Formats: sequence, structure tokens, C-alpha cells
Amino acid sequence: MKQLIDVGEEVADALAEHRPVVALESTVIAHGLPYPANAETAIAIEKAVRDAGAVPATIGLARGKFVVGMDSAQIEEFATAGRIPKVSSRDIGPVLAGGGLGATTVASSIVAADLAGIPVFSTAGIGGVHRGAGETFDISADLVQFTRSRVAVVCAGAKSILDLGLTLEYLETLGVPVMGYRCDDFPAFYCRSSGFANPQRLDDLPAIAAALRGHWDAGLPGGALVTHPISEADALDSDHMEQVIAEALAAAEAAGVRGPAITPYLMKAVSQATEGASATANRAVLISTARVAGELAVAYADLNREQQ
Ligand code: PSU
Ligand code: MN
Repeated sequence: MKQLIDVGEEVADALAEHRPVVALESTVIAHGLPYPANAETAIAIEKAVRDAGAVPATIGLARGKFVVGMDSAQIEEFATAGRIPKVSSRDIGPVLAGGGLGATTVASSIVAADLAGIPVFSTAGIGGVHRGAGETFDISADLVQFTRSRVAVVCAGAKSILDLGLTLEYLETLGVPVMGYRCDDFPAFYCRSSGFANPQRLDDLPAIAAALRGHWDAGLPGGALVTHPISEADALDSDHMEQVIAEALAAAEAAGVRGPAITPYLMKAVSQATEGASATANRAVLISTARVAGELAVAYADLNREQQ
């Protein structure tokens, strides 16, 4: 197994010493934001993890291996190379065999985190059930991967380009715990609330760490979601975003965009329609989520130490 993952030195040292580590994805670098905002944001996310007392491990695929803990040159490469394929669960084997670069989504990043023994991952917004999924069957592999990889995913919910009510229903069916950290509602990425409640709310991180332990001690497979919303100061107005998203969805439909291309297409359309306000909010929520993930990784490492 080990030869499939190339673990950066700082991450390897932290893992060997049971210190907290937070895994991070690379699709947001390659497809989520334009250059140079993507590279700057990736570095700022890593700093937020460090400020919380944990070690960041940005994940991608290169030269037939998972890279777990990119250095700044690798982050720059992912930010500038262009045309790096978006790799979800089903694409891992072929891209490993092909030996090229691959930008990992939430789903494929948590596969690597699990292999490396990193129990906490951070992203701004998970994939979910797309609007109109009753017709298209478009449901992100992120959701299914949560039942397979033993990793806690800290996020600001999922983007409102998705159907968040159906996303929560699907997570319930799959048996994935969803715990709001100091928030009643499942957040909607740029917006503080989706209008749907988190099934659980817990107000301190040691309690969330204990809940994760409970899930895993019970022998349940997979991971859990921990949600934390964008700050009030950075949040965008829900009604306005709803309008912008409806227009972006109509444009995607008219252009015949579907499948894995739809998420990056909508992100770009929304960013253009909001004259960059959504990209600014995206950066803010990536950073605030990473900080919470760092704090959770610290709490989880502390709990493990106490139990030894
Ligand atoms: N959220 C964002 N930007 C992104 C993504 C999510 O704000 O680029 C990416 C994540 O990597 C997520 C993926 O795992 O989109 C989901 O894509 P799909 O719906 O095709 O599974
Ligand atoms: Mn899809």
C-alpha cells in the first residue's frame, strides 16, 4: 500500500509522532479558482491549518502515486499546469496507471487520506445530489465515498447549486453522521444556511472528536461530516445567490454541460455573474473551514493520546 503514496516529509514526521494532520483536496486548486488566486488560496488554507496547530497535507496524483503533502512547487504546478484531469473515486486506478497529474476531488482525496492514516479532511463544499437528479441521476461520488473512507470531512455544507434537501436525505440513507459545529442549519457554502437542519449539533470540538471515536469504535464503516458555516461578514445573500444560480443552471443546460464538467462550469458562471464576489467568499470559506478542521484534528489527537 505504502508504495502508492508519496508522503511529504513534514506530514510523515507528524503522522509518526501522532500529531494532528489535516488532508486537503486539489480540485479546488486546478478547477475551482483562477490563477494566481488558486495558488495563493492553497497556501492560505495551509497557513490556517498550521495556525490551528496541525500540519496540512494537500493531496493530488502525480507520477503514478498519490502525493500526500504537496510542497509549494507542487502546488504551483497544480495551479498553473491547466488541463489537469479532475479525479474522482472511479478515476483513481486509471490515472495511477497512466502516471500523469490528477486533481483529487473530495472523494479521491479521502481515499488517499485513509491510506495515509489521516482522520481529518477539510473542504469548503462537498459534492452532493444535483438539482434534477431524478432525471439525470447526477449524484456526486463524494457522498458514496463517505461510506468507504474512515475520514471526518469538515465543510461549510455543500453549494446551493445542488439540491441540499436531497443531499441530506441521501446522507441519511447512507448512514453518514452530519454534525453541525455551533450551527443548527446545514450551511450552503457561500451562504450561512440551506434552510435545512443538521441532524446533530455539537458545540465543542472534543465532543465531536468523541462522536467520531464512537462511530468508529462501533465498527461503522466510512466517515462523518462536520459542518461549519461561512462567517457572517463574508456570507453572500441567499436570495440573490438563488437568482444567480438559476441563471447559471439555465446557461449550463443551454450549453449542454453535464457530468463532471457541471460543477466547475457553474462555479465559473456564478463567479462571473457576481463579479468575483463568489470567488472572494469561496476563498474566505475555504480558510475558515480549514481552521476548524485544524482545531478538530488537534482535539482528535488529544483524545487518542488520553485513551492510550
Ligand atoms: N466545491 C467547490 N469547488 C470545487 C468542488 C467543490 O467549491 O471545485 C469540487 C470538489 O473537489 C468536489 C467536486 O469533490 O467538486 C464534486 O464534483 P462532482 O459533483 O462532479 O462529484
Ligand atoms: Mn456528477
